Parts: sequence; structure tokens; C-alpha cells
Amino acid sequence: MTQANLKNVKQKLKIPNRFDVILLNDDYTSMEFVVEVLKKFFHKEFLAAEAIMLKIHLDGEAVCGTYSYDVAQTKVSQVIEYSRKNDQPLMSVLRELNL
Ligand code: TYC
Repeated sequence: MTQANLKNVKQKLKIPNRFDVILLNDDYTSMEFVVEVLKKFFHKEFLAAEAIMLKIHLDGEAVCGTYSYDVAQTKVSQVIEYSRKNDQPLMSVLRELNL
């Protein structure tokens, strides 16, 4: 196999990148609003959303879901836009998974 062909095969076998969407704690966003965001954008049931919100509150952050780059980036933008519209400083970031 030529070096060029080998490179093509390696590129095709590459595992697609996955990204965690993370919510960050702050002192001002209400707990109810974070639960609402987790239900609205991450499709969590109430109890799961409440557990994730409390983990963020205690640990400073938590993973809310894992997606392809495009979906993860869209979630981050949606959370930030929705939070600003509702006068909440909630922040969301994405982090590449180490597979
Ligand atoms: N720490 C916030 C409070 O005490 C609640 C909160 C939880 C804020 C999770 C942001 O991502 C967050 N009101």
C-alpha cells in the first residue's frame, strides 16, 4: 500500500470527535432556571435535571450531554442566548472528549 493510501485509510478510521457540553456554576443564576435549561435543551426529566443542577452548584460544573461538535456548539449558543434573554448569567462551554 502506498503512503498516500495508508494516510487515507487512517483518516477514514479516525473516531469522530465528541464534545461534552458543560454548565458552570455562578452565584446569581436561580436553581429553578438551571433545571428549566436542563429540561428544555438537554431533554432531562425533572429529577435528573435537579441532580445535575445540584452537582454543578456543589462541584462548580457538570457534563450535561455529549454530542458531535456542531450539536454541542449549538447547545452552548442556545443556553447562553436563552440565559441572557432571561437576565441570567449562566455559562456553558464545550470540552473535547479524550477517546
Ligand atoms: N449557585 C446557584 C445558586 O446558588 C445555582 C446554580 C446552579 C447556578 C447551577 C448555575 O449552572 C448553575 N443560586
